[in-house]
Amino acid sequence: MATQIKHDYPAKSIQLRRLLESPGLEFIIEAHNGISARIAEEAGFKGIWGSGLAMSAQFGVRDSNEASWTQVVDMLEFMSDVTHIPILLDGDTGYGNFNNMRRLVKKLEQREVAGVCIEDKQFPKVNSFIQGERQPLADIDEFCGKIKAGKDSQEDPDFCIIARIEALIAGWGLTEALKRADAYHQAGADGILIHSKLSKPDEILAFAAEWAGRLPLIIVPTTYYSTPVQVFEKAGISLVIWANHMIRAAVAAMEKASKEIFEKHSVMDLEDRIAPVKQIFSLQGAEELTRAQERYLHAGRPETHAIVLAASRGNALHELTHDRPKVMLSISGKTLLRRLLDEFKKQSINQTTVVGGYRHEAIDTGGINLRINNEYENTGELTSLLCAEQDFHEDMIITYGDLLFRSYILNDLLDVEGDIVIVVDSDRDTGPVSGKPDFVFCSLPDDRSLFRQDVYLKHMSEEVSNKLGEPSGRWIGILRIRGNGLKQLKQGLTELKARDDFSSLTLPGLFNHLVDKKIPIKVHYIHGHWLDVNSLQDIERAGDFTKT
Ligand code: SPV
Ligand code: MG
Repeated sequence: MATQIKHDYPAKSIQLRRLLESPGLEFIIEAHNGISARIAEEAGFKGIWGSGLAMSAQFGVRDSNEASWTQVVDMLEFMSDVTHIPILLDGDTGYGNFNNMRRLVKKLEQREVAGVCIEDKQFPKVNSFIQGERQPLADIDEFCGKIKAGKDSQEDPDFCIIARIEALIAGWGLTEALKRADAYHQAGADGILIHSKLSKPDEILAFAAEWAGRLPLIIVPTTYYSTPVQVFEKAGISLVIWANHMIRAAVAAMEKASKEIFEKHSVMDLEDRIAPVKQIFSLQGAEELTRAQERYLHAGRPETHAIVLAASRGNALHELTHDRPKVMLSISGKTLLRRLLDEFKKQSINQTTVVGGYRHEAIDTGGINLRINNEYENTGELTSLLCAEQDFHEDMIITYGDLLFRSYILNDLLDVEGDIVIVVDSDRDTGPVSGKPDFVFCSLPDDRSLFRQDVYLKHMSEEVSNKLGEPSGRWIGILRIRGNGLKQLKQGLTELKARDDFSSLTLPGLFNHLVDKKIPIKVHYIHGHWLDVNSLQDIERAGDFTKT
């Protein structure tokens, strides 16, 4: 999108000036909001007409200055932000006197609007096609003062002020139109828009012939649209404005679509005839945001995948897991699995494999790969892990499915150096109250220093007392693998698979095996802020946890 990427486009004011001054006939088209402005640019137009009629119409109000000028300017900001081509604003009468005009120019320049066209009518104006002949024209001197005030207040020398003459619309004839054009030229206008509501271009062509190129001429062939554009080119017109065709196209399409949906109670027939949602994303610049997220949100981090072990029922949860595995338990209205996926998303982990077993058909497969451990009743975690082997990734986290944790825990884990890193809670008074803790014996206790200590796993056990002394904490059920870690993990699994007791082995068993092989397992200490859900009591605590 224009706001995020710096391109080498000439200033929009210069672009508009070039359109006006180019020897051939140029075309700009109306747009009335951000998306229509982008569509106009993508269609190939070199400029946009910020039509008063179309903008008021998209607001659902009349083209009679019912939308305030600041509302118009706000909309222009959206349009300008998402495009690289110049916008010429249809500034009606300048929304007041010379002073309002000065402020308008200032605000337009701030939004990189390339120019403004003002018409010699009186505020509040009415669209020229609504009884145009009855509309009073502005006093010539007063209008010249407005042009001068605008020109004097612009800071960018290329900002254009176009004077629009309504004399033909109001029935004052060619002489009056020429007289006014001449006065506006003297006042400093950069171009003349000569408007007509006839179905033939006769009066426009007569005007152009008499005008003889003193300033660039702009026309709006809404009513004399059947005239081939070569006629305008021959007459020396500089710029044609297709003034309302985007809003009219949109209205026709929306009316048709809404009517059809209402009548059929279905979108089936319509679906292929309307823009796909992807196209809307594209017009919104979604891709740029995805690239920016990769660049800035987790700068320098490689893509991480996740494996969630979720084969177990959670027997201690009794009836609650009668028809679903533990991961599908809802905590404060959101399942444990969804909560995990949301945490992953926050860290840009978008590839998740869930290994299901018990009641795996109840697992919501939206946004995940589901692998099944059919032997879940007679096997342990390592068997489940192997079920996801095809999804192993060089950078991945592996976690139990019943884990709840504060976002910073995963965020920090992803920043810790080390090929295999486990998260250990060194605080004995926090965390879950039930289940079998995995006590961790480490090379160093947690000294809670702000500087990260290099701490390694020595042993993991369900027993609190051990020849290694006091445990340093509990493993919370999550680890990260990267670098050499994947090779070491795979090799360890292969070795353990050869053992008779493989089917009963757990992740702590794998860690101990790797430690025995002198493979370093780094410890990342935390202090609380996590839970796993093993019992009814945990569910209650989990509810509180998610609310705080
Ligand atoms: C507009 O597009 O709002 C115009 C052109 O002012 S016209 O509707 O022809 O007056
Ligand atoms: Mg208008």
